[in-house]
Amino acid sequence: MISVNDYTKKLYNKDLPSCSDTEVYHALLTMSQEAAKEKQTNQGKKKIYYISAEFLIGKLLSNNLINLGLYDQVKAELEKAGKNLTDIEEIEPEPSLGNGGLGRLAACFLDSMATLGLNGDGIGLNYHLGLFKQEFADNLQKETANPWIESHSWLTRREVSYPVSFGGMTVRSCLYDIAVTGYRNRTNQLHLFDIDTVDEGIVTEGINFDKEDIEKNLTLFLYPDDSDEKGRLLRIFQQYFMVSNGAQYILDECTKKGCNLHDLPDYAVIQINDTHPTMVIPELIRLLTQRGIDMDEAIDIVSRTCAYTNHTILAEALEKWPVRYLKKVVPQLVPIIEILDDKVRRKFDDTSLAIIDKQDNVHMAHIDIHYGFSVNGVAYLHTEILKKDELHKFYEIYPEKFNNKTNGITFRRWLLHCNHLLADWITSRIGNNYKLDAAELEKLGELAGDERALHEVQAIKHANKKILKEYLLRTQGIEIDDHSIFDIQVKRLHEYKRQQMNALYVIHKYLEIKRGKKPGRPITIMFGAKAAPAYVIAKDIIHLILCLQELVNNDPDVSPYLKVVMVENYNVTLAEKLIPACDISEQISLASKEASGTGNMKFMLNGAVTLGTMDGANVEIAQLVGEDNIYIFGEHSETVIDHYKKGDYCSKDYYEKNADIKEAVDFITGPQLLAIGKRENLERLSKELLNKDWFMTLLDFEDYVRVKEQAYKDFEDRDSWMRKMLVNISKAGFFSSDRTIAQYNEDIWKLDQ
Ligand code: 26Q
Repeated sequence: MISVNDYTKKLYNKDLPSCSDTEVYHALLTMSQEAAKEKQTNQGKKKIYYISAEFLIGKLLSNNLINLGLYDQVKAELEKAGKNLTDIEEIEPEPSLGNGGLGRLAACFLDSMATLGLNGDGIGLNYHLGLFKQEFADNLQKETANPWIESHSWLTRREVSYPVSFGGMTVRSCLYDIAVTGYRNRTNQLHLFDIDTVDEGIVTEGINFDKEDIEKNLTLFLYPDDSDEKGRLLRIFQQYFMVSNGAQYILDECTKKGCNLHDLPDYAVIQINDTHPTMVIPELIRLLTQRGIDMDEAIDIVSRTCAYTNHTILAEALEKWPVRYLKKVVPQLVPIIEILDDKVRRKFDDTSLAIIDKQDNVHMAHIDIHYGFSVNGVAYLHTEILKKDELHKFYEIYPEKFNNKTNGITFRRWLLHCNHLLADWITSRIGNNYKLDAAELEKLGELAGDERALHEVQAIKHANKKILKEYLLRTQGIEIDDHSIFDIQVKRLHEYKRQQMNALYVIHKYLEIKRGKKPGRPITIMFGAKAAPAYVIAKDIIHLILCLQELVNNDPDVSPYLKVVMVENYNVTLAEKLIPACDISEQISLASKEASGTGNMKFMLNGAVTLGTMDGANVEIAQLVGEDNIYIFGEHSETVIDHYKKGDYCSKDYYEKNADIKEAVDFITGPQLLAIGKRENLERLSKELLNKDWFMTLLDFEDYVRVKEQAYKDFEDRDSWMRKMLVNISKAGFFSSDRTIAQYNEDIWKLDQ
C-alpha cells in the first residue's frame, strides 16, 4: 500500500514527521495525482463536453482523498506522525474560477459525471487571478487580486496548443488539465485553456489593469469589470478564446477516435452552460465548413450536437452583444451569425425570435435555442416560467426542446467532506449505501420518533457550531456564541436575493431590543457575499450590513441578544465551514427571480431549516419536507410577475402604511448609522428602496418578520426542531447532483455508462 511517507521521501528525502505542513501538502498532492492517473478513464465512443466560463471547484485535497478512497488511511498516517489533516488543508489555496451558483454547479456536475462513470470532461479557462479577493476597509468592500496558482498545483500542463485568431491578431493557446476524481470510480478531466504571455505584473492598485493589452490580460481575471466598452470587448475575447479552443479540441479528439465529422453527434455532445460559451455554435460551424462540409450540413450537425442550459430569468443578465463588437473581435463569426439570423427570419416572421435585433444586437440565447437540440431550466418553477413567460414564443415553436433538470449538489463535498460528524453518524445508522445512492437517506425518516437519534443529530449540530465559532475567531477575529441561533445568508450579493431585507430585519430587531423586548435566546445573523465591483447598490448593501455589524455588536444593550456577522471573502472554503453549523437557512429571493439556488440544498442536507420564499428549488424543497419543516413567506411568483406586467408595485405605499417598515427604512439614514457609515452610500440605498425597490423588498417585509419570528420561537421546542432537522436531511437525497446528471444523461446526452 502506498504511504504518504513514500512521497515525502521521494520529494524531499525526508520522513513525514520532519516535514513542514507545506511539504506534506505537496506530498499529498503528488500522491493524489498519481492515484487519479491509475483510475481508468471511460473510453466510450461518445463524450459529453461541459463547456463553462466558470468552474468553482473549491479546494481539492480532501475531496480527492475521499473520492480516491485514501482519506482514512492518510488521516491515520498523518496523526501517527503528529500531523493534522485540517492544518494541511489550510495550506491549499482555493482555486478561484467562478462567481457563484453557476460555477459551483459545473463543479458538482463534473464530480457526478466521474462518479457515475460517464465519459465527460469540462472545458473552461485558466484565470490566473480568478475572481477578486474581498477585503473590508471603512465598512466598504475593496477588491484585491487573488493569485491562486502555485508552482506545485493541481494543474498538469498538456502538449496541446491551438491558434486562435481575433480581428487583427492570432494567439496560440496552451492547456492545463485538472483531474476530476469520481467517488470510487473514474477520473475525468477539466481542460483549462490559457496563453503563456499572461502577465500578472500589469495589475496595479486593487484589480486595475490595461484592458486593451489582450496578450497579457486574456486569462488574467474572471469577468473583468464590464461596466465600460473595453471590459465588454475583453469579455468577448475571453469567450471566443474559450470556445475556439474547445471546438478545436473536440474536433481533434473525435477525429482521432474515427469520427468523420458528418457523424459528430455520435461522438460528442456539448452542454453550453448559460450563454457565455454560445459562440461555440458559430465557431464549430466555421471549423466544419473549413474542413469541407457545406454550410447547411454544418449547421445541421452542430444543431444536433449542442444543448443549452439557462440559469437566469433576469432580463439584464441575458447576454446581447452589439454586432459592432463582434466585428472587432471575431469578424470571422459575423457572416455565420448573419446566416443563422437569416434562416430564422425566413422561417418565422416574428422578429422577436430573430438573432440580430433592430438595434444590431446579437441575442446569444436565441442562437442556443434555434441551433441547439435541448433547452433546459434548472428547477421546476424556473422551467415553467421560461415556458410560460420569458421564452414562451420559443416554447411554442420548439416544445420538444424544452425540459427541466432540477439542480443538485455533490454529497461528497457537501456532506462527506464538509460534515464528517454528520456523515459518520448517518453511516452508523443506515450504512454506507447512501454515499452512492442518495435516495437511501430517506431511511433516516424512520428515526423521527427515536429520541436518542434526534439528540445525536442535535449534538452534532452543536459540535459544528463550536467548530465554526473557533474557526471564525482564529481566521477573522469574530466572536460568536455557540448557544445562539445561527441564522445564515450566504450567496452572491444581488438585489433580487434581498440581503437588504435581512438587513432591515436586523434594524427592526435592534430597535425592539433597545425598547426592552429581548429575545429569549441570542440570535446571530450571519452574512457572506461578494458584490460585482461595478454594482453600486450591491456595494451599498454591503456597507449597510457592515455598519450594522459595528453598531449592533458594540452596543452593550443589544449585543448579548443580537449579533451581526459579515464574513470577509466568502468562498467555497468558508461555505464548507458555515453550512454544517447553520440552524436557519435564508433563501429569501423575490419569487420568480432565483432560477434554482443550490445553497438552499446544501443547508438542507446539513440539517438547517429553510426560511424562504416560493422561489427556485425552494418550491421543491417545500414539497418534499412538508409545511411543518420549512418556513415559507412572501408573495408567490404569479403575483410578482403580475405586478411587473401591470407596473403597479409602489414601495412608498408599504413604507407609508406600515410603521415598522418606515422606522427601519428611516434608520438607514438616521443619526446612528450616519455616525458610522458614509452618507452618500446610505442615502443612495435608502432612495433606491423608497423610489424604486425593483425587487420588492418592502412588499414581503411584514410577512418575512412574522415568519422569521415564528421560526425563532419554534427553535425553542427543541424536540420538534430536531425532528425538522432530521426530516430535512432525510429528504435531501433528491438534490444529489448524481440524480441530476443521471437525468441529463437519460434525456439529453444519452451516453453509455
Ligand atoms: C452576463 C453578462 C455580462 C457579464 C456577466 C454575466 C453573467 C455572469 C455570471 C451572468 C450570469 C452569471 C451567473 C449566473 C448564476 O450563477 N446563476 C445561478 O445559477 C445557479 C445554478 O443553476 C442557480 O442555482 C441560481 O439560481 C442562478 O442565479
